[in-house]
Amino acid sequence: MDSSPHPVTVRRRGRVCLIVIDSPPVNAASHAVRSGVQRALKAAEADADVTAIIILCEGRTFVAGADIREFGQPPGEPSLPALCQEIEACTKPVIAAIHGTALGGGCEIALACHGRIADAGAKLGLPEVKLGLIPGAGGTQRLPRLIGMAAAIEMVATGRMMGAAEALERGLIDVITEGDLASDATAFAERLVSGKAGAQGDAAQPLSLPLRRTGALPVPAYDEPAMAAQIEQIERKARGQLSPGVGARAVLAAATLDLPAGLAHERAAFAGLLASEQSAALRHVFFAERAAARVPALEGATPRPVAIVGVAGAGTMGAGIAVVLAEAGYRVIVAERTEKAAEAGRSRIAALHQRGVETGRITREVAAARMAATAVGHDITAFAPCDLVIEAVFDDLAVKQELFAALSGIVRPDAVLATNTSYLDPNLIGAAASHPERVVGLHFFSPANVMRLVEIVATGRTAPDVLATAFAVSKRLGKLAVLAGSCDGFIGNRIFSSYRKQCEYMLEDGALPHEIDAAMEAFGLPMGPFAVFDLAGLDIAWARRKRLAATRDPAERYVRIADQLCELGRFGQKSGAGWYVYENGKRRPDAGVTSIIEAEARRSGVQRRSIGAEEIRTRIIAAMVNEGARILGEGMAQRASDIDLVFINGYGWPAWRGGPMFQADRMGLGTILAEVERMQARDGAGWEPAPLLVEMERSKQLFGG
Ligand code: 3H9
Repeated sequence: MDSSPHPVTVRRRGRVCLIVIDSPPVNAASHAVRSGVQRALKAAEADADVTAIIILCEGRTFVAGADIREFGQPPGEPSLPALCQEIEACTKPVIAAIHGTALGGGCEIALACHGRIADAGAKLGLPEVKLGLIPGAGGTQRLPRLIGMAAAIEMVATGRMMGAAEALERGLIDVITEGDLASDATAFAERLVSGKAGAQGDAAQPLSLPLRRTGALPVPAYDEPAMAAQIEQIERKARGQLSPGVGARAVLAAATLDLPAGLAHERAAFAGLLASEQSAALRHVFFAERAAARVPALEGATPRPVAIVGVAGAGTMGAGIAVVLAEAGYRVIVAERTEKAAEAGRSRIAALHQRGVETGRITREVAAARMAATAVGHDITAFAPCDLVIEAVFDDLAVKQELFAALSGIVRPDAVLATNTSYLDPNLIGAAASHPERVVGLHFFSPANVMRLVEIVATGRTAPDVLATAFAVSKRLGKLAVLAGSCDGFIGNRIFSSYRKQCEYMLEDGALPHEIDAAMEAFGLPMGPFAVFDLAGLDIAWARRKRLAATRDPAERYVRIADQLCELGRFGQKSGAGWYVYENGKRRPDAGVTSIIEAEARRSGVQRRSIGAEEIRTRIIAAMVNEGARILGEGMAQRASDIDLVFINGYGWPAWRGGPMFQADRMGLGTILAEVERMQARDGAGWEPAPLLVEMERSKQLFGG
């Protein structure tokens, strides 16, 4: 007999049998859990003394889904769909007692039960779509029978979690409890057996026995054209991702097929997606996000307590940071240089909170409270009580050094000083501060209140507890933090710079901006690179190129087209023209830009040729991966998957493509290396294959380490 503790045990409360799952961390429905529940269920059903059964979990949550780590392994019996069928078919009432998050397969177990009780903080959801999947254990068939077609389609297609109160209102659960879940579930089960437990928590309404089996309920009537429109919109919004549309259509099938046929339809769609590239990519992203939080340098380090945060600078970036800090419940002190700038900053911050009210995300009262927690002034001595100050001033070394030197005389010596620089060396900025070990980079992406990514940059001297503080604050802000080393552009902008260069080379070589954009949009990017350059403005990159001109390797291929556009005053969308022209908010390609490109190609002696979408994508990915491999080789990123997260969360890369490093792995490192070798031959200095890329290609290993 297996002597290891079994994740499923059985308890008795009177004549009610409690099947208790205890499988940390999230009680995933692993093979051991499934077989344990099946065994306990069969025993309870056969036991004449048992009148009702409860499925309950220990630890932080009800079953949070199928065990993702088992995907791809041979399925062990019982499968989750089979177990759900057995639960539904049980001749005694089975109640799900839910706390934490009943997700995916966990929610499906609850749906298969004959009644559902949840504590007030519980949430239910079918997030399979986020893993490139759909529910595979009856969720698409049972959910609409309980909450109706439109709500079920929305839940399956978005993966949104539903709180207990809404779940009760919609009929997804029967009872909410504020008390002890096991006791109240037992009382609910006893009432059910005695025929006195009603739906919607109304104990006076008898629930008719035989048991209310979700799968046997009719699908409530629905508006067919409205459903078709809802699904069409879901597919449009998914921009190439398959699972939202497949999930929505599987739900719709519940209306036309009987339960067995509906389940078979769901199962086939689930199996198809499980084998898809998209699901592999999204599962890679799921585990990448969890891996990013594992930072060996943090082991044993305790974050410093942070309650009051200062923000120096209230431009677009500073205002966005102030907003997200107030949202997370920090007291915020913002300082600008002048009263006028402070006033403008205050308006900017207020407008961002107000947008939350207008979009229905927060109430007027919440916005007012957040504004009240944010003091905006023009005196940096106001930072004195801060536990952390984040600077978001002009990206100029002297300006930032002056600020850090001044801050050293204002804040406590243990207050953390963070720089939001995009390119400057935090070591140099930190050197201006007293106690440079408290300096760290916190690189937010614009707009800071929207973009999920924060690059946390360790200077050579950052203390472990300061680094831990940066991670803890980012987590509280709901951001995805990725550790980066201190190098020009850190992870994201450094790779983006190679990406940008290769895009500009392709113009001279024969492609046009809208062709490159179309290729990347077809790949899944919401906007192609040239449209993004225009949106961000061409002037900042121009200023940077001018600044770096003196130190640029003369052997590096340099394309002057962007400089010429700037010389013509074409700074992008804000000036009405850039890579495109803009009229009435619409962009269109410009023959003038084509002429400049052709003239530059002639001047450089490049014979232009047509470049297809596939070559465009391969060149872009190869350029990114080569720089990514350099970054990894230099220890500036912890792992390849961190680079993927940076592009997905900071640059709009579609998660269902898994990020550039994941794509490289799928395309084959040999293909990438061959492309980089072509770049080296064609584009010269700076395009040598990264030593790590060569090494990885030899060992065919990118994510193995
Ligand atoms: C499914 O159910 C398919 C079915 O319809 C059909 C089947 C036939 N499996 O996120 P955390 C691990 S698809 C295995 O940091 P939190 C996670 O890797 C599934 N492991 O905690 C991490 O491990 P480590 C549908 C899982 O408190 C640890 O648990 N369900 C699973 O911030 C802690 O995770 C989902 O998609 C899993 N299902 O958030 C739910 N889930 O410590 C996915 C988590 O080694 N999970 N782990 O890094 C979540 O959304 C969050 O984990 C949750 C907790 C909200 C539950």
